Amino acid sequence: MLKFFYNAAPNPMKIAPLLEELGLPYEAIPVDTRKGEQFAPEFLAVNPNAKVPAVVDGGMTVVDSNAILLFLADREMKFVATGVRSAERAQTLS
Ligand SMILES: N[C@@H](CCC(=O)N[C@@H](CS)C(=O)NCC(=O)O)C(=O)O
Repeated sequence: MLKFFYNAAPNPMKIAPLLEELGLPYEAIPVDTRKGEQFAPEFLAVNPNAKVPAVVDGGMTVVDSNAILLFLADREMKFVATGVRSAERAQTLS
């Protein structure tokens, strides 16, 4: 199952609605950055940048909120234009 590492800050909170809208099953794993949990070895193994959000999907790890949004939309081919050179794709990226 997809793992979603988050806290309640705006960048991680961009990911949660998309996961819900896509209807993907996921495990939400809190990382309390106020307590320094982003520097725990277990989390640094996921994201050496020590930032949330991060997702682990099978053997793939994606970090950075916008990268994750695109990764998930591309994965499901929803909410994003799939023609990489299309005007619609450019609009989505903008
Ligand atoms: N560009 C990144 C920024 C990620 C980021 O700054 N995350 C913050 C929470 S919103 C964080 O993990 N801060 C912990 C730290 O800097 O130690 C993104 O969009 O995901």
